[in-house]
Amino acid sequence: MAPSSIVKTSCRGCHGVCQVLVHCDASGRPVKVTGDPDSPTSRGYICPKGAAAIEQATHPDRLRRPLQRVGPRGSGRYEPISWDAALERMAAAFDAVRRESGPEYVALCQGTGRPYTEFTGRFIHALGSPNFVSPGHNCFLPRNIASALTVGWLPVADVYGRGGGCPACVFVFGCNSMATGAADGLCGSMAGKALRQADQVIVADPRRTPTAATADLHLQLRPGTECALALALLHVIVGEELYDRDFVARHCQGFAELAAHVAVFSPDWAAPITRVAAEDIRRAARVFATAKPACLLWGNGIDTSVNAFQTGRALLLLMAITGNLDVPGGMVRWVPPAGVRCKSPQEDKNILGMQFLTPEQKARMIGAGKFPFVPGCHQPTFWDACLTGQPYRPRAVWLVGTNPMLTATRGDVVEAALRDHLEFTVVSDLFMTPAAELADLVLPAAHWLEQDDVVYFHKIWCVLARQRVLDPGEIRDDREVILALAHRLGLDDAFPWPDWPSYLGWLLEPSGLDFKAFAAKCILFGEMRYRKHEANGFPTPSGRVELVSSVMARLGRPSLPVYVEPPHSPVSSPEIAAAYPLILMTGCKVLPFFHSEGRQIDSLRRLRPTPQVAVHPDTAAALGLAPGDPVWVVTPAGRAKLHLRPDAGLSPDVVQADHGWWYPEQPGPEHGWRESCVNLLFGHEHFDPDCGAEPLKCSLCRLEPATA
Ligand SMILES: Nc1nc2c(c(=O)[nH]1)N[C@H]1C(S)=C(S)[C@@H](COP(=O)(O)OP(=O)(O)OC[C@H]3O[C@@H](n4cnc5c(=O)[nH]c(N)nc54)[C@H](O)[C@@H]3O)O[C@H]1N2
Ligand SMILES: Nc1nc2c(c(=O)[nH]1)N[C@H]1C(S)=C(S)[C@@H](COP(=O)(O)OP(=O)(O)OC[C@H]3O[C@@H](n4cnc5c(=O)[nH]c(N)nc54)[C@H](O)[C@@H]3O)O[C@H]1N2
Ligand code: SF4
Ligand SMILES: [Mo]
Repeated sequence: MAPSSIVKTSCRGCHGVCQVLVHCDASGRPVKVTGDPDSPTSRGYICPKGAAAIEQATHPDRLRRPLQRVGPRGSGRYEPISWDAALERMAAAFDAVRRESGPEYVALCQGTGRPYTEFTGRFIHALGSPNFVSPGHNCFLPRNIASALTVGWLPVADVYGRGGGCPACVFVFGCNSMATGAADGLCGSMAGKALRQADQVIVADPRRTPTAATADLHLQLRPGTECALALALLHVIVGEELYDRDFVARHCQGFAELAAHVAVFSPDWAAPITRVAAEDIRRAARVFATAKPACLLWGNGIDTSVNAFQTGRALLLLMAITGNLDVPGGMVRWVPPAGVRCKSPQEDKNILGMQFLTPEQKARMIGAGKFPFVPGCHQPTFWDACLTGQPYRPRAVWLVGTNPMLTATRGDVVEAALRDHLEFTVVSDLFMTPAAELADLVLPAAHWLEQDDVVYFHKIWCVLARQRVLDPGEIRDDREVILALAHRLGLDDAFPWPDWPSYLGWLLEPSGLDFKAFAAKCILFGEMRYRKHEANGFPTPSGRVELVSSVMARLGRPSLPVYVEPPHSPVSSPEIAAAYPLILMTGCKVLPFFHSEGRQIDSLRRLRPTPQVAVHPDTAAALGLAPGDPVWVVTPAGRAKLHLRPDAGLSPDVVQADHGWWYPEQPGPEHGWRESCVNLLFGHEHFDPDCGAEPLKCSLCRLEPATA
């Protein structure tokens, strides 16, 4: 049937900002999703996840009604209940725990940042519990918090050229969004366009990614050594006086100390550590410092190590001393549209509702004080506490949009917590996941095709409209559920909006538009301004870029970045490397899947039917392994079965294993989650001392043949 109408909306298949067209047939039923060629955020791009949105939203396995467990945990026996009964049960259970033990015994866990993050954080904090648990320690927040300390805001690569200038040099550092679709609120295809336009592209990545293969310079570093590389780049730029003198003099604090600090970190020092030739480090430093403007596409490759926070700091210093902060084509601070009540976390420290917690309640956060810059409750420490009862054992937990047995480390601990230790568990999800199979209550969550939304999650230079094109039936938007529950629990101060549409109306109020008028416009633009520091300085304690961090110094942490060797590496632990000779990276994102999602979507699964471990062909041959062979990836903590994919672009001693794998087609409650879960390969033993990040991309393993 010929499409009879087209609805413009924005995709939420990942963190991207792609605007899309939903083609509907004569009866208004969506039949196809395509990229929107007129979109300034994505220029017609759509990835397979976006194109599969209808298949996902209308999948027969979608959860459609609230369910309550009637058999023992893990029996898979559930019966439908009404929303009213489900909310009443949750309110009664959370309230009982709050009164009997204290609000901190209730926790809310979510996965990656999603449109509801501000409501989930606000809810649990308004309840009086500091235990808001997320994977933020391993994702984005190390960079975000290092930015807050150093610059006062999060610098983002100006690949969109809103100010008319495009980057002359793009340094891609541990980011692969050009190949995976999107990351951090930036469309990978638009980043790719900026790369093609740039005079110079440098890539720091242990893998020969498609971007690295076409770059002017590929620094193929050993996983986990990126801080050493960054320090050597600073050494060259300072030593050869390639820095921006004017910017440093007027806006930076601590340059002399930085110069003295990096004097010893020469490219010759870094070369044996990083395995990048000293001459290549010099060349990269010279290009990055002299190409104007230059930007840095930094990504999750640097977040997942015990050096994540210091690496973030080192890269911020690189952006600063080369004079690339808030210049067109450099590393900018977006100005969001004035007409929408959205603020960046730096502008509104209370965005997660922290103001609702008393200092005593904050101090009760599980893991409080363990890491000075951990964003919220430290995820691994939280799950451990459920088993050990140290410092206390949480009693009730609500998992909103997370599949932690697959995506948090030590899925075995998570599973034991959900099955044996927590008294009351609720899971909100689109599908019955291995975690949902253990829950007492399962709540069906709305897909983005079923949502009306004002999309400002990444606080970029625009706000996008999302419009409901599918009837959700009994399914509810997570935020409607949070509002209803908050009202039942008397949290009206934190949630003054009667329902979701009134919240959207409140967000849009300054613009003078109601939701319908906003949806018709599809997008509102901020008025981008650059070099805002010239008038206002930087929102740090000193008003300058803190090359030497006063906050770190006050907390007794290194105030200038230092390199720390990964705890499991051929250098730091040769005795472990003797039995586990390969360097292990896990979880480099892949185009068809968003983490553990999409395995039941046929069109996506066909693109990657099985979990893969990428291995250099010589290494595979030496082990007698052929392409496609099942192999165990083995570490001192556990093993996971994946399929061999030869990759001649890897170093012979580096392997990369997919994360997030479970098999929805296998019987519940496990759905085969233990078989290929690379997050069973890590103990809870090594963390970044500043932000609690885990070495997910720089550990050690060996490969063993497996049977199919
Ligand atoms: N080994 C290894 N592990 C990693 C990583 C790695 O690189 N290596 N990366 C880490 C990173 S960066 C992150 S962010 C985390 C991600 O960790 P998670 O966020 O736990 O991962 P997802 O698979 O996206 O899980 C989300 C669940 O939410 C459901 N869902 C999707 N949309 C909605 C919604 O709107 N509402 C609700 N209620 N549910 C929804 C999905 O069906 C899915 O079951 O994983 C981390 N894990
Ligand atoms: N298709 C798809 N898109 C996604 C996601 C998804 O699951 N699927 N997840 C979303 C989420 S939550 C996130 S956080 C982003 C992450 O997206 P990105 O920031 O692009 O992160 P990754 O894909 O995890 O890894 C990026 C690159 O870092 C490299 N790397 C690994 N170790 C190191 C190292 O030690 N040093 C350096 N310099 N590089 C290293 C890897 O080889 C990889 O090419 O993607 C988002 N977008
Ligand atoms: S990259 Fe992300 S936002 Fe863009 S179409 Fe794909 S899933 Fe949707
Ligand atoms: Mo992430």
